[in-house]
Amino acid sequence: TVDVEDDRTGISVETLRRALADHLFYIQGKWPEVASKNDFYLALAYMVRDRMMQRWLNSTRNYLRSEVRLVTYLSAEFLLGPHLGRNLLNLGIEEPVRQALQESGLDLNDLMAQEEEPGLGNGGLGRLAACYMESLSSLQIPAIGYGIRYEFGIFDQEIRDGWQVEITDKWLQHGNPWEIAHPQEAVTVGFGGHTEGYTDSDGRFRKRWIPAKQVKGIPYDTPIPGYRVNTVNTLRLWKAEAVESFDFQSFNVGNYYGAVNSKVTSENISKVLYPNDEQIEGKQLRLEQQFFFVSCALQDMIRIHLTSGRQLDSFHEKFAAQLNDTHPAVGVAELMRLLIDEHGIEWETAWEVTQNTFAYTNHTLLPEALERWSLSLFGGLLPRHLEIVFEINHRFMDQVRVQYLNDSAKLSSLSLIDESGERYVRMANLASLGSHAINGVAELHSELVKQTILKNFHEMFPGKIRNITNGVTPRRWLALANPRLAALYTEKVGDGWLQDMEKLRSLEGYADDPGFRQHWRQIKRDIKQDLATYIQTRTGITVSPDSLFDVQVKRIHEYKRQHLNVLHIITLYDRLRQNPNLDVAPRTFIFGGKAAPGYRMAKLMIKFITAVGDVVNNDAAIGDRLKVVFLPDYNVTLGQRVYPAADLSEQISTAGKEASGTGNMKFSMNGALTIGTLDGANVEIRELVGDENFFLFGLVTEEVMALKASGYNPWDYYHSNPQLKGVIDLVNCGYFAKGDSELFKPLIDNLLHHDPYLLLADYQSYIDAQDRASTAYQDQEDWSRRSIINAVRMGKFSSDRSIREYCEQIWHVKPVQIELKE
Ligand code: 26M
Repeated sequence: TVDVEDDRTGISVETLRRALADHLFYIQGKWPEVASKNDFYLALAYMVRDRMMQRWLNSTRNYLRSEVRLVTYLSAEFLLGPHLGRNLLNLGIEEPVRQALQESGLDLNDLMAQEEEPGLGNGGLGRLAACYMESLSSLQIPAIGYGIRYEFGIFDQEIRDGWQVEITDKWLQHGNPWEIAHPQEAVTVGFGGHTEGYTDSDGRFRKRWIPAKQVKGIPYDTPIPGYRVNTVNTLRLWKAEAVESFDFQSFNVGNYYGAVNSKVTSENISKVLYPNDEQIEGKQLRLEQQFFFVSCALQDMIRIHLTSGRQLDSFHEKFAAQLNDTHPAVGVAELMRLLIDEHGIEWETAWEVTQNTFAYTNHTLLPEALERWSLSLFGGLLPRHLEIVFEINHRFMDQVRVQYLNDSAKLSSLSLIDESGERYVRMANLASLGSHAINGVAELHSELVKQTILKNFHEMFPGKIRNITNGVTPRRWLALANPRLAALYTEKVGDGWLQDMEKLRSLEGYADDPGFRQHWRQIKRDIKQDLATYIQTRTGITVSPDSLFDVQVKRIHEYKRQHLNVLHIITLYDRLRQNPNLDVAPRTFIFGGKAAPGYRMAKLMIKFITAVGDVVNNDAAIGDRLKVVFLPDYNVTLGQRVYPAADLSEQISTAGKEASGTGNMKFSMNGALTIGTLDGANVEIRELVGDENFFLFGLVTEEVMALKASGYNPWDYYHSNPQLKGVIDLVNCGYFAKGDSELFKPLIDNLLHHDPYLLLADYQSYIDAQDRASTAYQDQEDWSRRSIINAVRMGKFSSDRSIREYCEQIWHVKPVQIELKE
C-alpha cells in the first residue's frame, strides 16, 4: 500500500508545498507569478487553519456532551496579537512549514509580518484575556471566550512632530483567514422600549420586556489551539447587524432611507473599541456594546445547555462565567431576565443559578475607572434590567438591614444604586453581589480591594474576595518572542519548560557559570542589535547595542509615571552638561505606548518624551552616552521585539495604583532587571528574585496614603532638592521646547501644584535607584548573573499557574482530553 497524506491535514514538506499552491490557486485565485505577499500569507494561513480543523470540531462537539463543564470568559477586549506564529508553534509544524515555503521560494518570517494583528483591546486587561485563552487551551480546559468583533480595534499610532496622531485600525481590510462566521447561530438582542405585566396560562403574574429596537448578533469564531495538545477552544466574537424584518418595516411605509439609516445605527454597536482610560460616563453606545455581547453570550450558553439535554436550573453546573472587570456585569441582570421572563424560572432559583454562574475579576482601584450608569441612561436602554436591578437591590438591602441593624452608612455603600446625587447603577456592586467569587489580580491589589472599594462586601461576605495573581503565556512571551533564549532553555532542560515553566529553576546554578553567562550576554546582545536596527529604520535614531537598554512600554498614563522616567533622563543630561567627563554607563531610553485620544495630559507626556529626546539625542556635548527613543505604535507585535531586548524594566507606578502589571513579568522572564516601586505584581517579582536583584525605590502604599492624608505639598520637595529644582526649572524655561515656556506648563504646573501621583515625593529615591542600576550595569559579569536569576525564577508568572488557580478555586473545572481521530 502507498500512504498518501491528505492535502488538508498532512504535514510532510511535500504535502505542505502542494497545499500552499492549492490554496493560492483555489482560494486566492492567483498564479504564483502575480500573487502578492498578502496572497501568499492568506494561502499559508488557510493551510494552517486546515490543520486545526479536526481538533477544533472535535473539541466543540465534545463540549456539547452533558457531563462537560465549560469556562466562559466574558470580556469586552481580547488583545490577541498575531495568530500565525502561535498556531504554528502550538501545532508543532513550524519547521516543515518553513521548509515548504523555502522550497516555494518564500520566507516564513516575511509572510508572518503580513498579518495585521487583531488589536481588540487597550492594554493589560485585554492582553490578559488573550493569555488566558491560550493557557485554557494548553491546559485542555473546555472554554469559550465571548466578546465583540470590533470592526476597528485600538487605533494605530503615528508620531508627527513629536505628537501622537491616531489612525483608524482597518485590521479586516485584507480579509481575516482565522475567523469563521456562523450566521445560522445568530441571536437577537433588544434595546429600549418598555415593560408590561401580564398573567400567563398558569395564572401567574409575569413581567415582559417590549424592546423598541432589535439587533442581530452574528458569531464569528476563531480557533485557539493549545500547545501540543488536541484541545482547540473557540473565541466567539459578535458582530452587530440590522434585523432586516424589523428595520425594514419602514420600507413598507415608503421610508427606504430611514430604514437604511436605522440599519447603519444597529451596525454601529460593534464598530469601534472604546479607549479605556477615558471618561465613559454617559456614553450610551458603550453600554449598548456591553449589553449586546453579554446578551449574545448568555443566549448562546443557554442554547448549548439545552442542546446538551439539561434543565436550566442546572445552568451553573454546565458553565462557569468569568466577568473580566465590570464591562460584562450587566450580564447579572440579563441572566436573571432570561431565566425568569423567557424561561419561567422562579426568582429564588434564578438568583442561585446566577450567583453560582458568575465570578468577577477586578482590574483597577482608580476611582475614575469605576463604571456607573445614570438611571435615566440605564433605564432608557434596559428598562426591564433596571427593574431587576432594583429588585435584587431591594432584597439585598433587607438583608443588610437585618445584619447591620439599619446602619445607614453600610446601606448606602453596599447599595447597587449610588444615591449621593444623581442616581447611578454601580456596576462593581452589581458584579460583586451577582457572583460567588471576586478576585484581584496581584496579592497587594487583592488586599487593597478588601480594604478599600469592596471593604463592606468583604466584611459581609468574608472569604468571597481572593487573589489570583496574573500571569502571561510563555509560549508567546518566550518561545515566539525570544527564539534564541528558548533554544538555549530547550538545549539545557529539554522542551518540557514550555508546559511547566518552573522547570527553568533548575538553571539557577548557571548564574555562577562564566561560560553560560558569556553565552547569555551574547544572546542578549544579538537581540539588542536587532532592535537597534529596527529603531534605526523606524525612527532614524542610531543606538548602540552595548548601551544599557532602559525600557518603559505600556499605556501612557499619569499613574504609570512615564514623566518620572523623563525627569531622570533630564537629571542625567543636566549632570553631563555640568560635568562633561562624567563616567556614566551609556543608556538608551526606550518608550512605547498609546495615549487615550481624549486624555490631554497623556498626549502631552508623549510630546515631553519626544521633545527631551530631540534635545538629548542631538547635543554634541552628550555624544552617544544618552539616547531617547519613542517607538511609535506599540502593540503586541512590537512588544515581542522589545521585551527580549531590555536590560532594565521600568515599573514605576505610584504604589497602590497599578493593579498588577503584566509587562513587568514579560521583561523579567526575558532577563531584564526591574527598577520599580512596591506596586502590583512587582512585589511578588521582587520576593522571587530577591532584594539584591531588584532596584527598589519609592513610597509604599501606606506612606502614599498617609502623605496624602497629611496634606502633601510638592513645593517642599522642589525647594529642598536643588537637583530636582534644576530639572524642573530647565523644563519650565522652555529648554526642551525651543524656548516656548508655555508648552509643558500644564504638565509642570500640575506637578508643582497637585502632583496626584507623587512624582516629586519619589524623585530622589528613584534617582538613587537609577544610580545603583548604572553602577551595577558596569559590572557585566554580575549583571548577567542577576539577569539569569530573574529569568529562571519567573515560573510563577506563567498564565498556566494563574489558570490552574482559577480552575481549582473559582471555576471547579477539570481538563478534558480531546481525541484527534474520527
Ligand atoms: C478609566 C477612566 C479614567 C481613567 C482611567 C480609567 C481606567 C484605568 C484603568 C480604566 C480601566 C483601567 O484598567 C483596565 C486595565 O487594563 N487594567 C489593567 O489590568 C491588567 C490585567 O489585570 C493589570 O495588570 C493592570 O495593572 C491594570 O491596569
